[in-house]
Amino acid sequence: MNNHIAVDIGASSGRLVRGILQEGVLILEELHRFSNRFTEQENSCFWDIDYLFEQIIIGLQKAKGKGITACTLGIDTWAVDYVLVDAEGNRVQEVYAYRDRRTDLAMDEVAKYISPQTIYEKTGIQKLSINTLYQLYVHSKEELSGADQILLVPDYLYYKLTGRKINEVTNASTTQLLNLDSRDFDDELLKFLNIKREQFAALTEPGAVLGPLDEALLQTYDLPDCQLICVATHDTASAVLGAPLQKDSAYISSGTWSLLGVERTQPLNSMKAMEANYTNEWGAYGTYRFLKNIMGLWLIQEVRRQMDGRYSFAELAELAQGEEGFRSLICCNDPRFLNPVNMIEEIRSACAESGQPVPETPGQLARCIFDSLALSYLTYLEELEDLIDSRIEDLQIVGGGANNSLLCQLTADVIGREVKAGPTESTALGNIVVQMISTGSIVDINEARDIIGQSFKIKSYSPSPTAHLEDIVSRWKELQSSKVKHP
Ligand code: ADP
Ligand code: LRH
Repeated sequence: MNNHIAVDIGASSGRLVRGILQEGVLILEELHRFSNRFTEQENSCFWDIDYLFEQIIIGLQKAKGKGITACTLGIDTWAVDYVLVDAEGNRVQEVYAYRDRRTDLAMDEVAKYISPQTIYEKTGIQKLSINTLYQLYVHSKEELSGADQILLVPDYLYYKLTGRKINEVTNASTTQLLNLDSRDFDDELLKFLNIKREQFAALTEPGAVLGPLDEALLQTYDLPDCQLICVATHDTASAVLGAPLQKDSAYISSGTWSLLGVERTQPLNSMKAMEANYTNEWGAYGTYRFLKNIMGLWLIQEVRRQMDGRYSFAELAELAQGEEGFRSLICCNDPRFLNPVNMIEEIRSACAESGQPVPETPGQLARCIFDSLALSYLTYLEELEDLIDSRIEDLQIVGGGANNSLLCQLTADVIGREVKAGPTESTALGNIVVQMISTGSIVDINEARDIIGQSFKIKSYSPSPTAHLEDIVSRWKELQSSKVKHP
């Protein structure tokens, strides 16, 4: 079978993409695209999971309309969020979005019972308030103990399509509940949360064949004959699989978040790594992603939303290009930016409080964000090199952010190294190549990355001189150290 469809749903948009392999070249075709964002209801943040499921069905109907009668299908989404399902298989709650403020105090609360050090030694996962561990800690005890199954978002979507319940490993690792030694859910952490092991399904590896679409769906809708394949269901895991990395390169998966890190075959959960708050998320094919979450393009997404979407992302980047560089800077990872009521006002307040010019225009706001992101990449890249004790030769930026030439160039200038940008759809690609490996049309991930490297245009950005860079970097470091150390 030469039709492979990726369902790739990020926090800001989703798409169904068909991949086919033609004479060694991987060709992508977008079948359907839709927007995504959590909604706020009575001070809580929820995803509209039924809408997302409907979009998958619409995308598959479009595929059939284009003459695709048979295909394999894989699903990836953002991580950490979960769906509780009862014994009849019904969803029992609205799906909380990880930016919901209910976990604001949860890390400190949990630390009273289990030390962050113990959790990190067990799991290797960075301390972030969004992690499933903290979300489950604050979840209604009654609802949680009554749940038959705890599925992460892509697990739930697979379940709705096939009737099979799995917990896929790459995403399960982001719960901060998997033990690096036993390679299963950690008994002590489950006990602490009052969760029974049976409430999670069997851990499933990318590549497993899950079977056809549920018969009832086929009766109701005109859909292709799909074989569902378990892919790396965490979007970042798929994005890194779909990045044509060289031996010494680091990556930034640049979308709603910027995930900056390296691929390793061993976790690195030393105390130094814990203090720097780097994570070891599980990857497909025996890999770990040693990385740091950086607030990312969420900052510009929210600024754009506050301006009622009057400007496209490309227009905002163009406006930023015309502005004075490094005029005002913000500490991107400050929790104040995780889910502020009004991102524009939050950025302006942060600049005013630190005695910098207040960005007024859309261009100035965008420039402040891109300059600050580029400087964050420098800080965390240097920290990463120190942790892995190895020089990083170049940086591969994948995801939607690879479209932002200004940010890519600023990054190259600030880090003083080559930046390679693309593919922008690396997540869908990572999803598709796991399907191809599982069905035998590609041998392994090395071959997959070679094919991706040859099939997609990768743009190179060489560092260009920036006036007063040293002064800018020292101003940046001063700003960072004037605050409590950010994650
Ligand atoms: P996610 O998967 O987290 O939803 P994506 O990988 O789809 O995110 O990336 C979306 C981001 O990519 C947008 O928020 C935007 O900042 C950036 N982006 C996409 N297209 C462009 C463009 N043409 N110019 C500048 N930025 C872009
Ligand atoms: C990126 C991402 C990231 C997680 C966050 C929840 O979409 O999956 O890897 O930390 O969203």
